[in-house]
Amino acid sequence: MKTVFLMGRTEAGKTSLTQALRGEELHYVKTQVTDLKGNMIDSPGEYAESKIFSVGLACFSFEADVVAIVQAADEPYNLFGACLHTFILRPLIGIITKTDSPWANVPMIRLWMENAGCERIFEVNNVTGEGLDELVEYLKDDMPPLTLEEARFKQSLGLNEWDPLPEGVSYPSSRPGSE
Ligand SMILES: Nc1nc2c(ncn2[C@@H]2O[C@H](COP(=O)(O)OP(=O)(O)OP(=O)(O)O)[C@@H](O)[C@H]2O)c(=O)[nH]1
Ligand SMILES: [Mg+2]
Repeated sequence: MKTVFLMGRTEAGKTSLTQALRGEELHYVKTQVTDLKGNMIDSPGEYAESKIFSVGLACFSFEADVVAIVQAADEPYNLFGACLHTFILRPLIGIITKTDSPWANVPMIRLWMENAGCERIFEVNNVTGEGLDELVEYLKDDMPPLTLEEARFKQSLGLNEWDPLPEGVSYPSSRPGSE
């Protein structure tokens, strides 16, 4: 199972998402510190809202396999800049919560997430559990393990560590000069 780091403004629905994914009744708990809940690293929204603390988010991301921007469908403004994925060395995904809100504007939030560089976007309702299956399916498998040589080989092709190798390309069988 992939470890996912959740970041987003306060009230975005990060903690509720961790509860919904674990099959718990939603119960409001203000997140005060960054902590690990199962395979999810939950963070206080204030971290994402402050320029100073947001640097810490990048550090926490190294503990995760995947970084998720969590934004409610009715958020009135966007905290995340374009091309956010370029300084996070992990796959970046987007999770849109509160799709049930009467003020939901899902196309706008999707656009923000696409601009940030999210490679997958999930839409969920933490109250009813709608949309969670797709996210669970994405998170259920571990990231494939990679040796340092394999990671370097991918970098030499201009690929991220988690990108698939192009068709017809395979890893060199041994390191150059190791014979
Ligand atoms: N209608 C609806 N309400 C939701 C949904 N997800 C969360 N909420 C509500 O939104 C409020 C805030 O949710 P939290 O999960 O505590 O938000 P958070 O992102 O963890 O906030 P911080 O801990 O302050 O960073 C709670 O009252 C939740 O019940 C959703 O999908 N739909
Ligand atoms: Mg919280």
